[in-house]
Amino acid sequence: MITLFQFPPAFNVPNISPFCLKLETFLRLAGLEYHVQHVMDPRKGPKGKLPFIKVDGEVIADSEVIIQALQRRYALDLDAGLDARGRGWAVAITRLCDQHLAPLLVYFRWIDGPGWKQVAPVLLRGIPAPLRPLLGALVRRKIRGQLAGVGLMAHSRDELLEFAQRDLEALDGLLGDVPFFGGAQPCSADAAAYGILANLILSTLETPLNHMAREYERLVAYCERMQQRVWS
Ligand SMILES: N[C@@H](CCC(=O)N[C@@H](CS)C(=O)NCC(=O)O)C(=O)O
Repeated sequence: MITLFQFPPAFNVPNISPFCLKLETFLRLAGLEYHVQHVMDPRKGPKGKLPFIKVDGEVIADSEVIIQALQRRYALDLDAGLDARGRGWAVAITRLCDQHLAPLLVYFRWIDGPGWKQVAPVLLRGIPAPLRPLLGALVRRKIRGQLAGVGLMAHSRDELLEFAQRDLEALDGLLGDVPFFGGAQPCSADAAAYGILANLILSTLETPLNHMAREYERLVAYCERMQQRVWS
């Protein structure tokens, strides 16, 4: 049995972490049985981040490492129906979602004022009230450092929004008029895409990035389709 360690649901999505939601979506698409243990502190994970899993006594961290390990362990391949080009696109879409769009989501939740105002009360609710401002400032400082590390903090808010728009346009164009990024059936890229797009489109958070994503009708329909297929 697989135990999935991740944040609890919030803001109307099964997980506010695109990476946790990506992994749980993968588990469901792959038809693997699992149970969830909620964790609020990512430092509990071996790589200091969520999600991580325990399977047959082995602890594995990082959504990509976990997915590869589970595919090997259970002889699965969500991309089996794709040719070499399709498999390449699946990796490229996953990278776009994980390495670029997800850090932009983090910026508009944690660093940008309006996002932080909505996120802070939920994320810090387990902390004694007098400690919340200090802890909030420390966490934001850490996140600012992480975003600076990938080069995002050098840009203005408007430039970041423009980057996000190009990412969303790319995803919209790549999806086109087919039901899933895998075509007629979901592939590995659909786990990553749903992880982030549900957090932008179905989440009740109101940030400029959430508003922007909701303008893409095909991506909205995609999220609803994935929700029906995987989550209902
Ligand atoms: N590469 C990791 C990224 C996971 C990640 O960034 N998780 C965030 C939540 S969305 C986290 O735990 N952050 C805590 C921290 O950096 O301190 C994966 O794919 O699992």
